[in-house]
Amino acid sequence: MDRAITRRTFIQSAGAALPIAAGLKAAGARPGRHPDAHQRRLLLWYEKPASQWVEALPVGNGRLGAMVFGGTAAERLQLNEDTLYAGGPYDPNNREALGALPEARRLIFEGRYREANDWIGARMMAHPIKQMPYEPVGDLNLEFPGHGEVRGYRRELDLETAVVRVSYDRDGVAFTREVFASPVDQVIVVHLTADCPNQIHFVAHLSTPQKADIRSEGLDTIVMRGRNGDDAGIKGALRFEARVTVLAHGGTTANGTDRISVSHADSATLLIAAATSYTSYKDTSGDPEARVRACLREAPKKPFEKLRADHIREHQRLFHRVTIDLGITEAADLPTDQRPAKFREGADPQLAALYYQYGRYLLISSSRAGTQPANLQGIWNDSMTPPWDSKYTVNINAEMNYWPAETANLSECHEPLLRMVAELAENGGQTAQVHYGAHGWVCHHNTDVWRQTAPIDGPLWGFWPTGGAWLCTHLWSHYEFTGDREFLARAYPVMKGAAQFFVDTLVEDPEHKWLVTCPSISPENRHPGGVAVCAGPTMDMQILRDLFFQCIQSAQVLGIDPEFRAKIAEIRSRLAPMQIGRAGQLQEWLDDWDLEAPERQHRHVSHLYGLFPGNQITINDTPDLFAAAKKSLELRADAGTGWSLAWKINLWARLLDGDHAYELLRKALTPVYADDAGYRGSGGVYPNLLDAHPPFQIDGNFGATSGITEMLLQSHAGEIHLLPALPKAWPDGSVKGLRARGGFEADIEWKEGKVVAASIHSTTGTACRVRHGETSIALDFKPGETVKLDAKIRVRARS
Ligand code: FUC
Repeated sequence: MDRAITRRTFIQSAGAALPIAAGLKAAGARPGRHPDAHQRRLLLWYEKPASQWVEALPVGNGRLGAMVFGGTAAERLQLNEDTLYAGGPYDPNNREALGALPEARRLIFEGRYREANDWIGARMMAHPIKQMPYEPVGDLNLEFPGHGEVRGYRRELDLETAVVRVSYDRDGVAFTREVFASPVDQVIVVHLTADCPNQIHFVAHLSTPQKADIRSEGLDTIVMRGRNGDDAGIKGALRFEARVTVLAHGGTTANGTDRISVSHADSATLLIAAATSYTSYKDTSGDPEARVRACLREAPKKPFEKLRADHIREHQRLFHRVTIDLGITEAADLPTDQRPAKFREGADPQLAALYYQYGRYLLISSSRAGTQPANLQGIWNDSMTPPWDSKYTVNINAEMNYWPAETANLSECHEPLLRMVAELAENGGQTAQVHYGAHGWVCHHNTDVWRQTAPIDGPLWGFWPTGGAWLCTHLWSHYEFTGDREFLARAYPVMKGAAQFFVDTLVEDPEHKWLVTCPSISPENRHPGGVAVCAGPTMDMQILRDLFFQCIQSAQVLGIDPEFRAKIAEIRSRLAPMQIGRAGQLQEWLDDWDLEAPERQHRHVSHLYGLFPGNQITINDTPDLFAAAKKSLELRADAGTGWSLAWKINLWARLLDGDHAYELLRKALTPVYADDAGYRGSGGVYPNLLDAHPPFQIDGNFGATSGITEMLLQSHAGEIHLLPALPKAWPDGSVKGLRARGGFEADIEWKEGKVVAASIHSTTGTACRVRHGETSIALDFKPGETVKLDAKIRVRARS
């Protein structure tokens, strides 16, 4: 009860009373003009409309997404629905692959890597050799005649309400537009108002790059009915529908064949629904029309204020669980596109907090229980041929999307990924059988909405059998954070299936007699043989050590499967160990090849999986490997694509080096500069703070949110570590609501780099150890109990 009151009190004060004075001191900034109250809210805001997609602002309810451009004479809402991919259910498994497997292994073990690469490329890849792209629905276009010239323009996204707002003044009339994607009513809502009556005039119409028919129905509806595209010989099997209901208050409404126009209204609300016939990865028999009609049955009956209030309540249920204050300066007054440059100068600590919360906002907006998982672009994509098809790359990117899910207190948002793993296990069973003659299931480096699992693209990228195993670690992680035994009972067969595949396919390496994956790759990195295919890359061994350990633990918790436990424990002990190479680095491969690899600063840092997201390398348990991992990261250097920078924030945090982690965050927040050819630069952020690979890829946003969490709280090494990697740049601050393994929630307040107060809440009633610097304390808990700690990490109060 106490806790609920505390939380509510905090929510009310969030945005109104951040301790700004501490922040001014923190950043070494001159105490100057205090930021306006509105600037202290979590806002992205701009003084002009978006002219390019990477300037537009994203809203989403997990399933429906829109990029809002905020134009005055012409508004564009670029629309997405998360199941609208090209193609339909298909079987890409290659019946030739199994017969070719022994020869591939022989060539690899004889060191004939290039021949192995070519052999695999010709005989063992999926047909087709690519998967299906994610596609846009189209655009809702609003034309406002005469609104070219306006004054006082402002466009903003408020992360706390998940509402985009556009406002300006034209001829003395103040116009306001609000847009949000409601997870409650399953519609995107556009609300248009003016501060005088009869001022709302506009024309609404839909457009799309899809094969679709667009027409008006009556005086208040526009309907788009379409089919998805074919791709790589796979026929489009989806039908989709988007339906816009225009509700004008006052004035008159008229229709054209494909448009609705409204004149002299006092205000207007547009409700946008969209759906496809996708029912599951193997069933496309849904009725999109029935789906959109269902969404539009109740929503038009609700007053706009109720639609908005319900949306905000549901958003805040998740969003307000974590608050973070890293200090604030007057730089927070600036339009958002000017702030990354200030951050680089060290003058805008609040931008890190904003970026942190933006990652949480994006996860809430692109991944909610029952939706598709967030793909390479979350749910926001305007292209029929997006980069890497905007699908799921599971050799880093899809996992990175979900790194903050548990730690940043959005456990429910993890559900779509966890459900996808179970679905992959079904198709992956086919791939295991057809490609390897193995039990269990396998997923290579990519998947799409059809949950395909066979190796694609080519051996350099795709011949990696460990994607499914990595994804399984998310199942265990969800259990570790929540203690949800029922979930674990459902997840265990999926984890076991992933392990069974490796029980059947691990082979003994002739030199050391270790058990290794073969063929495999250390994701996308060529070794001195000029290709990537190899046996037993370090990352595979680390992931399998985790998978086997987690299966054993799960079976123990569930009290089942003793023989299987014993079997995989034995196999686990025979996996190739982590090795330290001649530069003192953690070897990426079985052989000490790191210094001779063609791309020594490759963006993937796969062998550091054991440091993060894994926990096999820690300062206390494996100090030599800890030093070697650090050496590897130094050899890789700091530069990288957006997601690579984000991974390195997490890695430096796990190396307990807050200043280096912060340096990577600085790189991740570099503004991507524009010239006539568009936005350029490697790694960084676009004006809308979406991450630049480049091009836009959302993993870097989520990876940075995870990285900031890892700087403030870690719980992977058997204790809850407060401020394990706090950079000098954030001497004073506070964070509330971070989650730790074992079912804990932590609030921390610090000054001059030291905890001044902390509170640990346990949902499960598990004991734990809490550490800050050299001090640590063992605590026990009753379920639901909160322990408050003082600056010396002593118990101050229990409630
Ligand atoms: C992996 C990475 C690329 C890109 C792609 C989506 O293949 O190596 O950099 O992020 O996924």
